[in-house]
Amino acid sequence: MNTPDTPVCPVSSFNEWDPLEEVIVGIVDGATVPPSHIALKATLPEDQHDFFRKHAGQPFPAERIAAAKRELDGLVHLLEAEGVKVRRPVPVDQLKPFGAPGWTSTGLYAAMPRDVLLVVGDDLIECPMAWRSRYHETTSYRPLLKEYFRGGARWSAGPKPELRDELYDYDWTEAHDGGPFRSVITEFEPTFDAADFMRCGRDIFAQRSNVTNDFGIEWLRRHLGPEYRIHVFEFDDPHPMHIDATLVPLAPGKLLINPERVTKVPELFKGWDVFRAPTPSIPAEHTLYMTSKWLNMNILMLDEERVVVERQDEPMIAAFKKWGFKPLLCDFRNFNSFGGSFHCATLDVRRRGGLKSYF
Ligand code: DAV
Repeated sequence: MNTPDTPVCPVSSFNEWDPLEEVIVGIVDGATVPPSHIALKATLPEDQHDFFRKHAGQPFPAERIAAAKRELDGLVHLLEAEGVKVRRPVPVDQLKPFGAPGWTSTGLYAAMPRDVLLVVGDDLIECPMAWRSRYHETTSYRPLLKEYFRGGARWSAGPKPELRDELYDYDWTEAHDGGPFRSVITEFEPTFDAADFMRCGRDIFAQRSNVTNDFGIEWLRRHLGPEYRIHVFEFDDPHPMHIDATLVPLAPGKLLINPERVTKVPELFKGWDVFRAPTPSIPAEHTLYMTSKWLNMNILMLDEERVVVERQDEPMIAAFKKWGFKPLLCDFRNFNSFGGSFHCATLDVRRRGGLKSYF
């Protein structure tokens, strides 16, 4: 425990469950459909291709943005009522074109801080993201990054990617059932999204995906150094993008898995309680962009007991109670439409507790 006069770094988080003190909650203001691109297409379930083709480069429907915004405000109130300090990014004009040699794009949103920034201890890392539309996404977080740096945090960034055509496999097609995973990105340069990593003290779990390549994982491994062990797992997921609806450590010795994707629990978790997420209850007609229905797993732990769960997600609420957790309910289905839930929409900047090994 820190005494009042111990200097505290404003950024300090080593895992997914230590008591949460400060968090960034994303915003949906100005959310825009990115221009069509193979890297985006590869992550979209088939039934979303049409919408993305038709609305490329246009704002998402205003009523969807308004509904999601109300739910984000509800999440902020819930977190504050639980004693957590909440910070927000600043809106930017997502329709303003930008680019680099060889390409131009417009933006997406600042809804998912989990994708773009990785906190490991006191290090705040800007990720080299593979989507051109997300190239400048950290802009919305720059005032916070500067403030945290001034307060004593480390501030790093992956090698700025070029995002040239060589990074993408323009011949990419759906992998055949049961075939090996084929990513839409190549090993041209390091890229990764923070959400392809799960922190568990000295052990960090990762997956290769349609946005994270081996080169990116290796960059992070070397950047973090020998204090950390990055374990790369492969799951049964035809559209991998972000590990946080697949493998979610909830507390020491407690692991939540996606029973469809994790057909074999990695050896490392021997002796852990493994909880299988119930089948998602989100109705088939509910619009979801850039995600599968498994957002029921995309929860936020406030400590080893309190877990933020979607208010209508009865199977998940019941399961968490049965497993001995304390669910805190929050409306989030309209936000879910934008491709994430509580874990995606947040970035735990500071949790009490230090670096430990749980294995
Ligand atoms: O279906 O695995 C995970 C969260 C996307 N940001 C999925 C989506």
